[in-house]
Amino acid sequence: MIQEVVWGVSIVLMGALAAVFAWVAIGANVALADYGPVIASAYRLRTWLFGFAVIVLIGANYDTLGKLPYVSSLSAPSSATATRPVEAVAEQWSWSIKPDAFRAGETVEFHVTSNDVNHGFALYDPDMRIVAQTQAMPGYINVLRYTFNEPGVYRVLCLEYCGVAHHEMTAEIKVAAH
Ligand SMILES: [Cu+2]
Repeated sequence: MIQEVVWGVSIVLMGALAAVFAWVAIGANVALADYGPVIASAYRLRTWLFGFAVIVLIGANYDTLGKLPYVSSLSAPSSATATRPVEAVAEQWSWSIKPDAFRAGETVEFHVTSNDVNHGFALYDPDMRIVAQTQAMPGYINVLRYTFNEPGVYRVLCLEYCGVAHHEMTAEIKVAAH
């Protein structure tokens, strides 16, 4: 199968890369003072820059991770709202979504699974902004609730690379006005 070939090639390349890193690391066993004052201070500056980059990275993650669509999918609907179950099954390389037509204001509960490999179930609003997502995994049913507030054509795209025709994995969900 093509996955096994890709896996084999990846392992060989990762091994080669690790060997190069190990070779460089072993050869780099030189005291900082041996480089002379200019290069030694450049190395010290590099250490500070690395620390600075780590702090920026942690700050950026802290600021942005909460804005992922995962969070909105966790909010449970109010008890007054009825949820409509929807079966969403992924398969290389298409979606089966039943039913796939709703009315604006309706809250649906996607039951997401896969018949073969892992896929990513991502729901996009009519402006192609991602509004909810979960994994589609064989042997598991992931539940994703979403309220279609705006009418229009929503789309489901696969967000997990799943093989050569991964880009073909799109589906449409039509949401009619009230
Ligand atoms: Cu895919």
